[in-house]
Amino acid sequence: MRFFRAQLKRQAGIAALVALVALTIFAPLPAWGAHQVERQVTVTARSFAFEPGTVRVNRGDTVVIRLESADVVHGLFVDGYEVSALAEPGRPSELRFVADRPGAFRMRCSISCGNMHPFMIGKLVVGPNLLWLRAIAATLVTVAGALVLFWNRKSV
Ligand SMILES: [Cu+2]
Repeated sequence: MRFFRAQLKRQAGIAALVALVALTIFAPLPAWGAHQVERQVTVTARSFAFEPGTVRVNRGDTVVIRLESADVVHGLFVDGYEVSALAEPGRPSELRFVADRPGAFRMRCSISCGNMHPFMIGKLVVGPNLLWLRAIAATLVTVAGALVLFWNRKSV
C-alpha cells in the first residue's frame, strides 16, 4: 500500500512536470512578443513624424518595413543598421533587414523635408528572442523537476 502511494506520488510529480514544461512553451504571449520569422510593419511618414513612432521586433526577425508617405518625399534611415528607404507620396517602398542586434535604434528621416525635419525621429526596438528564452526556461524547469523527482525517490 505504501509502495503504491509512493508510486502515485511520483506519477503525479511527473504529470505536474510535463504540464509545467508545456505551459512554459505554449503559454500565450502579448502580440508584439510572439515569435515570428518575418515581421512586416507599415510605417507612414508625414511632416514631421513617423506613424507608428516605435517599431518593436524580436532579435533574429527579418524585418520588412513598408514606408509610405502621406505628403512629401520622406526617407527612413535606421541608425546602427545603416539601412534606408525612400518614399514618395503614392509610391511606397520596402526596407528589409535581419534584426540581429538587440537594443533601441533611431529611425531618422533621411530626406530634408522641411523646417522640423531634424526632429522627424522614430524608434526601432529589438527585444530578446522570447522563443529562445522559453526554450531555456523549459530546460531549466525540466532539470529542476528531474532533480526533485530523483531526490523524492531517494527519500522514499
Ligand atoms: Cu524629413
